[in-house]
Amino acid sequence: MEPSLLPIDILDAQQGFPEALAACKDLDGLMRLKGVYIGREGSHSARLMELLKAASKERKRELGGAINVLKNAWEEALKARQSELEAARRQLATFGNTWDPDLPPPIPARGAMHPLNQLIDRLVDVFRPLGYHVEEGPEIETEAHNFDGLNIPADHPARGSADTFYFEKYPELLLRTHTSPVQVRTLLRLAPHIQEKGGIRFLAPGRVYRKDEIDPTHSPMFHQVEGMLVGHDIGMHHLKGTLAYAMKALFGPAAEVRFRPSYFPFVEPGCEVDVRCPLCGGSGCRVCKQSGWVELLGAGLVHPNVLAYAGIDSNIWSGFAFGMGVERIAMMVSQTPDLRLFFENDQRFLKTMGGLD
Ligand code: FA5
Repeated sequence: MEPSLLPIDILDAQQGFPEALAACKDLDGLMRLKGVYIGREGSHSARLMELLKAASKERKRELGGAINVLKNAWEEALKARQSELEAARRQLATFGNTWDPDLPPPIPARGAMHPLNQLIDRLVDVFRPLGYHVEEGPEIETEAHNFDGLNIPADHPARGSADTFYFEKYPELLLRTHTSPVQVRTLLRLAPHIQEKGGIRFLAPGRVYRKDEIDPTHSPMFHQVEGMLVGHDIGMHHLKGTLAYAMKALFGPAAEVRFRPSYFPFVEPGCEVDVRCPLCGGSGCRVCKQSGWVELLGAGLVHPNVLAYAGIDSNIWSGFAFGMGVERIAMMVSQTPDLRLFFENDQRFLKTMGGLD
């Protein structure tokens, strides 16, 4: 006669499961235990099902139900233990072997805004009381916005592939080399409303790209904050007053700033603004290249051709514009001798930059 299933077999199979489960200390062991109790072949549940085959109809119904209850209980218990072991493994990965459940939990490191973004926010705060709002433009630009609309001639060296990143498949597109194309975009958009608004003034912060060699004051990707004001009878005195106010707000009332004549095709006249090197106090160092001064920005009075490109009559309207190098200003404000520190994400450096001021 075939061996038939008896309730005692079920009781037998049940024996030892709670202890075996409690003794299971890792996921591999748990998987083995799962095989022993509820695996497809050779497990306790498979053996019970095999024995059930030989039972009478009534016994099958009765004992089959009992086997199912038992199997479900095993499954539930194994699943619960698996979650516990997985949680313990995650805990170990996060806290290592030294985790002691009796200790108070470690305080996770707090995130903070990157120092360059802090500075950009501060620059916006400096200009907001003067009526400037924030404009944005894309980092992938057209030649029209990056060069044509800014009166940059077709043969200007900045347009060459030695200075500018172009896209192989889309030759009319490039990574903007400065934030000045936002001048063109904003003038085009606001030109129809310039009369009712009585003028235009805005800041445009963002990333720019150039094929510049990396050194303590140059990076192929850096940030600029563009500023522009268009109104009536705007002259160099307005530009100088505005920038002197901004530089003193950033560097303190004792900051020494100088304006140097310079050339940009989209302004006339143009200038560059330097600050007395805060790293050496002006005596000469690697950062200021022994000159005692560090260049922070380019600026000037908006060229009539830039206004004309956007359909603005330069007989009625005039303006000034400037483009500030954010990393340069950050270096000077925080006395950091190398702008690469702003991109390396070394926590030890970033932590010293908490408030930038
Ligand atoms: C310009 O980019 C002009 N668009 C600025 C301007 C705007 C002039 C409006 C007139 C009117 P320039 O190439 O000089 O100018 O760059 C401006 C500032 O960006 C520099 O003064 C410097 O502070 C910073 N800068 C330039 N190249 C780099 C670089 N490779 N890495 C970090 N900062 C840079």
